[in-house]
Amino acid sequence: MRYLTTFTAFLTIALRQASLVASHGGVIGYDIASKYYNGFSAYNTPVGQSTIQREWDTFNPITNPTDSFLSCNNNGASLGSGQLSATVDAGSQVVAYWNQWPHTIGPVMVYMASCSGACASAMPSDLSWFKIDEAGLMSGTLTTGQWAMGELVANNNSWTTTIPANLAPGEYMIRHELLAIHTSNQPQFYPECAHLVVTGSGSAQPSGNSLVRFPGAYKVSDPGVTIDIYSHPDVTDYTIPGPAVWRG
Ligand SMILES: *[C@@H]1O[C@H](CO)[C@@H](O)[C@H](O)[C@H]1NC(C)=O
Ligand SMILES: [Cu+2]
Repeated sequence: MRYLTTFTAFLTIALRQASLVASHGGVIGYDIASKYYNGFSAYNTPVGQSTIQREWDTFNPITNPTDSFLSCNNNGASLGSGQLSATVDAGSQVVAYWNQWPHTIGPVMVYMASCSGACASAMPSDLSWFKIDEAGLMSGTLTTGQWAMGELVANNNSWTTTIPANLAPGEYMIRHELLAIHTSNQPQFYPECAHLVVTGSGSAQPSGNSLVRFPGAYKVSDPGVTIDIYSHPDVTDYTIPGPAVWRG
């Protein structure tokens, strides 16, 4: 009887865990230059994993915009000898795929950062990030409108981004970030990073206000971060957080 009770309690916890797992997610793969790359396998040890993505350990969101892991999720570590990178021409597309993505309310943002030739040893929180793509409220109102995240879900849980055509070649990280805002005044950040080697003959490099840190780029008081979409049924604009998109 005691064993049965223990087992039942275990099962309850296991099921609860499973439903939590099912309710969030992250980037599980990329299509880059006609090649598919698996992402990191969350909930598994990094030992033996080999991927272009940085380590991230759970599907859970980061809920504090100044969290120390906001750059490349928890824990954002390099995979050492398992750390790969994808080669991509400036001006070409990167498609990111999410798993079982459930949220349809909030913006999609994509950033890059130069690693000064050394992504494998770079600390994501030390990098200077620039935004290459963003989309927020596409149509309608905050409460009932169509959001970029809804388009992502409708598009096979994927988002396609173009690397700025004139970006100088070199080693970069790319950072896909979903900001789910379906819970009033409680943002959920889902960032994942991957290593790229950008090729081409471009020469543009972002500077000044285009460059931000994570954490650092967002504040709790940003209007697009702490927001109650349900109390603004007639508002048709949303302020995406972070810097303006840099287009080279
Ligand atoms: C949908 O996404 C999966 C990755 O999650 C990919 O393997 C598949 O090719 C995609 N399907 C289409 C039609 O693009
Ligand atoms: Cu979730």
